[in-house]
Amino acid sequence: MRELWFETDRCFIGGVWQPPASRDFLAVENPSTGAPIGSIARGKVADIDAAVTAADEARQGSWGRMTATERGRVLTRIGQFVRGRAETLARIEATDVGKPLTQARSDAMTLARYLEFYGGAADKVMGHSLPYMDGYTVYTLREPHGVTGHIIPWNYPMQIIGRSVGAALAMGNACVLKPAEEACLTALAFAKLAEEAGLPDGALNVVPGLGDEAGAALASHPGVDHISFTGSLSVGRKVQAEAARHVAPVTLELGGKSPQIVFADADLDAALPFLVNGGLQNAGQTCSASSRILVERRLYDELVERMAGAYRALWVGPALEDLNLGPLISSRQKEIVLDYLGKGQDLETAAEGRIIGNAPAGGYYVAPRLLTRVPPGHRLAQEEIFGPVQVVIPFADEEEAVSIANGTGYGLVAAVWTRDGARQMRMARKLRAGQVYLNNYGAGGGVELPFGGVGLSGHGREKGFEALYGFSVLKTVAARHG
Ligand code: TXE
Repeated sequence: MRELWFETDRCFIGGVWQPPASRDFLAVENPSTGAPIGSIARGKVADIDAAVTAADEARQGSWGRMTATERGRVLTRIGQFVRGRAETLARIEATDVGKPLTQARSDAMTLARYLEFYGGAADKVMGHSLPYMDGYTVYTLREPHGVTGHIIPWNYPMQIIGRSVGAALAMGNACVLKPAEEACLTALAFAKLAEEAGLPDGALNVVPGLGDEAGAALASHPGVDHISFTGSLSVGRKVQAEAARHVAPVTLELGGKSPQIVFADADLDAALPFLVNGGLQNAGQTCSASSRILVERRLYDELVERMAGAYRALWVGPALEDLNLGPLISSRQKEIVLDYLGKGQDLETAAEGRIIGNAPAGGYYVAPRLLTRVPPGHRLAQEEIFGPVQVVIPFADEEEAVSIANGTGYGLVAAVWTRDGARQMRMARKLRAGQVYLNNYGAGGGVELPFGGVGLSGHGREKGFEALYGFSVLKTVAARHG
């Protein structure tokens, strides 16, 4: 790929680009074609060990000695470098992940925004002084955890690096990042830009590799003081169990089965693009994808007809052709999605999108599918599919809408479409979700908005100022006078 201005088959440890200790490598594939486009390091225990040591040294060295203002300045500078290379980063991400170029461009700008936001916030995190009994002065300090581990998935590498590594660095932690084996390239590009922007050696270390090798080694490493994990529920459980062995705190951002709930009084014209894009962005490979559309019975026929019309106008093709949807990330992910569609053969298909005629045969394309009259307990209405599939479920009234919406183990996002202000407030309280959107979906993805789940969707919050609390420890200081 001509956009790459660095070697991809390296780990970045202590400021040095080095091959993995084992000299083992993994192939990188372009999901739009299925063709190999290079190789990355297959990091293992020894590389993770070296990265944790380098991070620990940085924390005790020049990185740890920087003031919060200086740290903020470095982050802001990395953000400027990201802006300067945004188009290159977008093309790398589009090729590596298979996401349409417009989405990849937006991801690159979001990464820059996170760095600017956390760069500005770094010296604005404060402790408190507390009223206490005579003869004492008591105050709190916010301190970094130390070494933070970041295990991230392939669906939004740049955005997730921004929100997790950006916030952790702002608080003065030194990071070890383990990107997903399917999509590592922008994590390496980010490290290159951080190096060029003057981030001290060891403050950020990147070890690509497999989940059960590099990932497991990071999650179980006793030198890691906090783990941030974004990925599947099954691996999230393992990561939490591993971290528990040395009692390290964990932030888990797992999947979802997020509903958009449409009442009969909704502004359907306004809702329609959000209903479709909320479910199909990034070919449905989004933790907060609105994979369930709940609609009040009176509006059911009209909503299905309008959504079906929108589906029929969708085109799927190679990422760089920048159509509505790109391919899925891998043949494995395509198999998972086709398997689910096989289990949904008893359901009614209202409409499908189309794969362009000249899409490369080796690409992992799946046409988006809208399934209707889906019973709320059906597997396709309960489990995360992580592909371009939405199910439409009718409901009778507000009570039933809440019961269906809250009727999965997940609790990431929910949206409500209604003109009734009192109902908006009631629903916002009753829905079991980390974020509720009223008459919108995703609120433009602003970096300022705290984000995270409840239940099987995980715990802890990333994004916004809230993340800075998660990536720090509160220390109470009580001084007795005299
Ligand atoms: O995720 P994994 P996969 C969901 C989605 C998808 C399913 C499988 O439903 O279909 O997960 O995707 C690392 N110890 N989401 O297999 O395996 C791995 O290397 C430590 C939801 O890609 O969870 C990668 O870096 N780490 C989601 C990261 O975990 C391990 C995004 C995520 O991979 C590990 C992606 C181990 N034992 C998938 N095993 C979201 N919430 O957005 C793997 N990893």
